[in-house]
Amino acid sequence: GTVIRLEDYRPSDYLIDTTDLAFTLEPEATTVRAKLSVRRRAGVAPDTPLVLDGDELTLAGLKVNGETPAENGYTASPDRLVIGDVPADETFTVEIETRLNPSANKQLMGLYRSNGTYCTQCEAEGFRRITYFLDRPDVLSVYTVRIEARTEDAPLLLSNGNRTESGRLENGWHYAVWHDPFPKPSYLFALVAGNLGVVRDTFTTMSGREVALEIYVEHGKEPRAAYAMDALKRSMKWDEETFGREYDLDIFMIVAVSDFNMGAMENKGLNIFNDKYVLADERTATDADYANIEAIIAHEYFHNWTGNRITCRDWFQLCLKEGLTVFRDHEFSADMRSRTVKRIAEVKLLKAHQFPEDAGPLAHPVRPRRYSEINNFYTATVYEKGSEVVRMIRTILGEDGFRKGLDLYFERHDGEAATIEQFIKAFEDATGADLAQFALWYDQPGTPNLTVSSHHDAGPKRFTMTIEQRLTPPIEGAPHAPMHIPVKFGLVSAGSGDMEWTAVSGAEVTGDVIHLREPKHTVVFEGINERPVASLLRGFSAPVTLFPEAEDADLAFLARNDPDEYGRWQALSTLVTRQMKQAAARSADERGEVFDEETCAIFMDIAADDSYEHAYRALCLTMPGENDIAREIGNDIDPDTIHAVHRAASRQLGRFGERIFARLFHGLEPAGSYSPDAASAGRRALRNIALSYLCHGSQDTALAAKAFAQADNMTDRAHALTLLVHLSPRTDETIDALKAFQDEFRNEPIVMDKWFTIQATAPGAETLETVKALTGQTGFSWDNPNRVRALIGAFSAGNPTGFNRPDGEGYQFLCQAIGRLDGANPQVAARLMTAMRSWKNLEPGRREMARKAMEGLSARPRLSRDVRDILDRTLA
Ligand code: B3K
Ligand code: ZN
Repeated sequence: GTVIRLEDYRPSDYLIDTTDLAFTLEPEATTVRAKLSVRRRAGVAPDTPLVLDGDELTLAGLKVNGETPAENGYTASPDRLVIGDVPADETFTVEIETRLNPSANKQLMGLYRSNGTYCTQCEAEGFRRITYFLDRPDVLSVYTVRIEARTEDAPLLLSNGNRTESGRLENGWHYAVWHDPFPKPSYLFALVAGNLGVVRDTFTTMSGREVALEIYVEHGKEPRAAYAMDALKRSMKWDEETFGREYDLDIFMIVAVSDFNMGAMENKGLNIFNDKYVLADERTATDADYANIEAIIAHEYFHNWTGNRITCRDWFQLCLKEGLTVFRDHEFSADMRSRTVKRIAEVKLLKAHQFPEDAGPLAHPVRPRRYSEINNFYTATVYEKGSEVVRMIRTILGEDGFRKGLDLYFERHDGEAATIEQFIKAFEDATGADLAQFALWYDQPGTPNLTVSSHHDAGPKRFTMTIEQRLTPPIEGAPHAPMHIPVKFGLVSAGSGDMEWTAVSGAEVTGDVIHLREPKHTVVFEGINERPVASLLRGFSAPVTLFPEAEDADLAFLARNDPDEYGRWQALSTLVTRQMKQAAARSADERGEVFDEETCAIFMDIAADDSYEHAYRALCLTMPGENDIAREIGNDIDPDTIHAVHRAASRQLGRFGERIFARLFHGLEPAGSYSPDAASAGRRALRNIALSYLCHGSQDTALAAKAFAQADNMTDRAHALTLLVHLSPRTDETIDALKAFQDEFRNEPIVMDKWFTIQATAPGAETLETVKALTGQTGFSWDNPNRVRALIGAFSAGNPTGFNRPDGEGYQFLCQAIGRLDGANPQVAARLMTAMRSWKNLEPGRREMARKAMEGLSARPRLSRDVRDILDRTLA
């Protein structure tokens, strides 16, 4: 296939100042008339052809300056319209008519139908499936959109901006006209038409303008949009208070649809959401669902400034909007909830998804330099590592410097399509900082490793820390120069708290940050009376690994004594992961006691310490997952061994802490009615983890069965059902519970997704048969991305023992599923393929099986560009 390269970027020859679209909506034969006012860029030769992008389009009509061009004046193919015979004038109009079949569009890109609702998805290159266009983010145009439809089918007609007109037409049809005054790239275009219910509210902006807020959902589901509306209003207020960003149109709309390739989309003034990130009530949504809704509503809303008002020059700059917007939504959630708890959750996700990506065959820089299919670059690296890079800029510049830089960025680039260089320059110009070396974070793939050694000299009262940074390029030939790495730290004393030093040399230290810039620093602290324990990377100040890690004794000390709450969690988590990893290296009969006495005691002291927040205790008590242990072990992975260790560890802690867990479980019974707030969610989380340990410790799920029966909310219910299915899959109690759940929710697909996922993630080789059987279950559909992810995605990415069956049948199943899906929805198929990204770390037998399965898929003719790209890189 063709590879697109960053260095080949050049501005388009033509611009499109205004875009007038007219849609006549019919389920199988929609007509789109586009009238574009085209302008030749200064300096471009007048006879330069106008080349417009298309994708599976058929041209039904064409006029240039109102005239039908001569047959040899243009060429049209499904993926391109070339107008060779262009007028000599600098500006001219092009009118294009295309016909679409929205009902047949199973890719869910461009204009499609979801449950009878017409909707669009244009990022990254979906607009070219609607009409021929300069479908690239640096072509900004002012859109006016007229929509006509049968009133009965689609009483609701929405597009971006403000509604300027609407009315009745003949034969039961009606129309609406929308105008968006803000120039925007085509990927932010949206249209929705259908018959939906609405929840309305208003928001008054900081300058006193009233904005109408509307959330559209299926009729009858309106009460389930209340939390999303609340999250939206809080997001709008927060962005004003935190970053001075005010909303700019008279109306802001969100539409929930049930067939959607990703989470949501930030179309100007008309966000379109996967309904699972809008709809929630206590009966159907877990606390995690609520937290996701809050974060995603915020994320899409924040894009209005970081993405829409300032967009990306080209798709290589994707992290310009995504990394920054993820950082903003992280900060929002931290302010709405508990900052430390939020940060821990972020770090866990980063390590679980981004670190393996950055260490494997799909590694790429935060700003990639080449791609063959851009949709494959909406990755954890672009999003999550992209956010970490922005966080480091704040750590380096401080709150004030960061805000000044961001203000300058908004002031300079509002209304433009910008680059990472311009973003960095705004921070440099606002603060005088030199970020040239720092900018390498955008261009160098891989996770840097820090090697630390230290010693204390009592005589001269000196503490010396030697820190080396090393970046092993995950892909051949990738750059790996030393980077500017901000390391937040403290020197923790045996007495209490952080020590002060009288002088420091060997690296720049500002406040509690060591700035690493060289391959090796010898940092010398003077005036240190006793040997401290260094607490490094507090708040995970840089996305790096530390190796070798501190000694067990020092980690245990930090887990108890680090004045930094995040630091305590990090030390405990490192200690626990290491002991699990060590247990995996022992023979099966020497694996019963995974943790030493002291580690068990730390766990229990945290469990019993009521001065901690519930949510923090729940996180500390949550063991690293099987995939986390696998990642730490690194190679020759045997998932069955890791699973055995994990089970043994849960059992050991469950027994060791039985009294405390029983006290927590019974003491934290729900008090009063359900509330999704962070404190209540934390309470449920701690109670549920106590329940897990009680079941593991006693090897008995009776308590879980009782909890399932008594649960009055989905958080407790889903947790109890998971314990039943994962610990005692074949008991009557479990079978009854699964049946009860199904009976209650069979008509609520996003709730049934939990039912699919819980079964798909039950450990053990037999689960593959269950998953195969579930694909035939009514309620499962290969056409719906949520269903596919809930069953196939959860099985392949969240069931290490089932998916990695030694006989390779798990890999065969996944590759067949991908082959089947690819014809209809390549984006979803390609995403599923990423479950194979760490296959080279498996033990040789499984590695061979995985390779065979992928080669089988690869041998198919007609694979999509999406799957072909991931497959080729994974196998390379
Ligand atoms: N910008 C969209 C993602 C579009 C993905 C296209 N394959 C959602 C978001 O990041 O907010
Ligand atoms: Zn985004």
